[in-house]
Amino acid sequence: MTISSLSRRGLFGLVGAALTAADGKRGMIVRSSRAEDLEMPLEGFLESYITPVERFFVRSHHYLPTVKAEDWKLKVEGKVSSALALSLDELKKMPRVELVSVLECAGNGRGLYEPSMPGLQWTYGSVGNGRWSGVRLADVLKRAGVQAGAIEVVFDGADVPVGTQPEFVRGIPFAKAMDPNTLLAYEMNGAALTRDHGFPLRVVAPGWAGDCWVKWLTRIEVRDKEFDGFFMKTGYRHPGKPVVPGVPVDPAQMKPVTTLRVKSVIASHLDKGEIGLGATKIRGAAWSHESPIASVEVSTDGGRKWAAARLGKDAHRFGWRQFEFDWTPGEAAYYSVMARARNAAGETQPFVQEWNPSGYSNNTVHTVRLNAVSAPGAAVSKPAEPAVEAPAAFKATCLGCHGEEAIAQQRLSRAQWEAEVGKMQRWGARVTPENKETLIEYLFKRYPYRAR
Ligand code: HEC
Ligand SMILES: Nc1nc2c(c(=O)[nH]1)N[C@H]1C(S)=C(S)[C@@H](COP(=O)(O)O)O[C@H]1N2
Ligand SMILES: [Mo]
Repeated sequence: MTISSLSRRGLFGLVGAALTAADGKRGMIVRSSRAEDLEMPLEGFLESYITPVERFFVRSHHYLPTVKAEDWKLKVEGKVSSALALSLDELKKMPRVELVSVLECAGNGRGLYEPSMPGLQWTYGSVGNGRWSGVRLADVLKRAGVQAGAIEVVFDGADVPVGTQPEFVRGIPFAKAMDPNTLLAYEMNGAALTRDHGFPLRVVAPGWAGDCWVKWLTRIEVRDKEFDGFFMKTGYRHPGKPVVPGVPVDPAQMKPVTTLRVKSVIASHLDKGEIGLGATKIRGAAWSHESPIASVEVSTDGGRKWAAARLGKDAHRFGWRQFEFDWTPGEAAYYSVMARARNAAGETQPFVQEWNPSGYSNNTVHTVRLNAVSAPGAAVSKPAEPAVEAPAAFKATCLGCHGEEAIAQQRLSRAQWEAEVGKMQRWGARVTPENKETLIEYLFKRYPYRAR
């Protein structure tokens, strides 16, 4: 079944309410409405090479800040010979650089891991391909004069935490900061950054995961010691190797997420869909990190035979490549269609999921199972939601800071729900001792673990 026929039936509503046109975003999957976390639906991979702003995913740990350009300054501090406070006009007078790059959240594909873990249950679309314009971070750092011993550059934005949640501050190694492709961008796709995407200035770190692309940038600190804030020390860490699924890893053994991985997504057909026996096109997009995509191969028989897909003409070192593969199923059968990308460095995607505790960097080969029949069109039934009444305390305790979408997408065991309620208490939720068990019991019954 093709994506266009699916959207007509409104099946994307399964994963989130549709956003209205007034939000400026079009048909996004709402992972959270407040703080704003929006996923691009699959058709976004196919509609255009550059992802339009209204289709570009949004990931915000805190509520969106409103920044007025005239009151805004970028501070450059720390191990520099002269601290700077630059206005937007001053930045715009510096040499302008433009590049195309994929921006992908490290958590893209988290919702596909088994066993599941708490966090936004992104499937494929917390990624986009943008055209970014601004100044080189290296030029700004040179203007401030970097002192000897600099090892890291840390970024802070104008957004402020919700409740007692830790503040979102991320850093990158000094060498990546000095890379001529690392930018401070004031434009996206040829227009000023929108509020969602970090107006007036954001970091652009091509090939690196989205968490270091700090938005609403207000302060840059050059450091000679590693920054140890929550989002460096605890959040966005990966064991750096596959670990036993479901088993916790000592945080001291984990390293910050850095570069993206080579990856491809089939966007033309939906898993477990139905198609006819005639000609169809398998289409999607593939991307990598600092080494560009070299090839995409497609298999329609579960990985026995592979053939090269045609790559789209648009190609940029850090951008994605769209791909297309002609296929005629011919015979009625249940087909496993797969795509596998390779980059210029020879790296490719694993066939078997490599689990990690926070569900980052999922680049498992994408398999789409398709039932080819002579007369497609059978209705797809929605899985029934468990009918459980919310306790009176739920709304007052859990829906003050964010909406129910943040909760409803989770697939957690009872122990995971208990831990999640504990985390919310630490972040400011007022859970009374009398209500705690009732809430955990409700959350587990209403939003239990379910296989994808
Ligand atoms: C004081 C504000 C506050 C209250 C009240 C609150 N939360 Fe949260 N919640 C947060 C913040 C902050 C986040 C993380 C936002 C981010 O980083 O994207 C979050 C995220 C979540 C998530 C997404 C997964 C994750 O861990 O990031 C779930 C699930 C969740 N909350 C459940 C609950 C439940 C259940 C309750 C009621 C017991 C609750 N929240 C009450 C602040 C709150
Ligand atoms: N200040 C600030 N910058 C931020 C974030 C944030 O919460 N606050 N989220 C980061 C994460 S995790 C990602 S994936 C990207 C998402 O960028 P986008 O919303 O423009 O797609 O922004 C990054 N920059
Ligand atoms: Mo992210």
